[in-house]
Amino acid sequence: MTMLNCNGRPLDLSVPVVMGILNVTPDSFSDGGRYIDLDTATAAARRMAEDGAAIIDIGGESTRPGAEPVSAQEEMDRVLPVIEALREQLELPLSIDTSKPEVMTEAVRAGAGMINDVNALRAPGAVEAASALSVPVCLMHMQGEPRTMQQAPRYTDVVAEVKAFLRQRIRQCEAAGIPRQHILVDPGFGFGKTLEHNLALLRGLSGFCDLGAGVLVGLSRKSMLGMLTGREAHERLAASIAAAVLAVERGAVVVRVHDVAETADALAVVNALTGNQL
Ligand code: 7PJ
Repeated sequence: MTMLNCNGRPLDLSVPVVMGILNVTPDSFSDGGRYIDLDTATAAARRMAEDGAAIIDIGGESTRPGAEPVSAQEEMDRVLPVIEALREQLELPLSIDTSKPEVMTEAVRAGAGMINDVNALRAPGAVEAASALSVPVCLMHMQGEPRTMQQAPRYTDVVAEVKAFLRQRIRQCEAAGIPRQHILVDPGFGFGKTLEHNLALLRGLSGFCDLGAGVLVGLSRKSMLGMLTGREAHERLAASIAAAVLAVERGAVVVRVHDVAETADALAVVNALTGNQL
């Protein structure tokens, strides 16, 4: 699984890498409203590429707790122009953060090379669409749906349950023709989880490596870090770096972050010690 083919663009996962977050939504919780026009969005993405991102994840629907859903058309209007522009401007692979099969299809046509789905391809037609597109996919665990998921998250054994869910989704994807080497998995920090659930998942993250798929994590600026530090989203850089380093030490190969330069520096130190490249 070390080298992924993302719609013609290679993604080398022999060493843990940074995925930069590009939100193209008016309501994203930490940088909402900043990437409103095409030039601003593409400039932010170019900056992330310069800062060491290996891939950029482009999302047009907010999935933060309490967020309302948007239509496929609205999502496409937000993300497609950005993907088309960035495909020309950058050489690195682009990822589309969506749960809707029609958005997946149009985004990959526009140049996206990975599908990142917080719903793990559970929407009707999503597995089939992803399989037909022949790009790598990230399957994330979520309990409930964004609007209500933080109301009363409940598990008996969160690590075992999330792992069983991901194992089942991998099986479904393989049955639909998506090769195991094209699958990444993500425990979904903050998606229908209390602080204790999130900590248990981070503590037990290495257990996810034996699912036979690369592990991706999104911990950047999340509210669990706010609960631990008492800080607002824009003040969570140090906490986010600590979380990214701990995740990589426990086997994560992709870390999805807002602060690309700082995380890339932290991973350069981690990677030097883990011997992957020495
Ligand atoms: C995640 C995501 C995550 C993956 C978001 C935020 C909320 N995709 N999309 N994993 N989180 N794969 O960035 O805080 O954790 S949206």
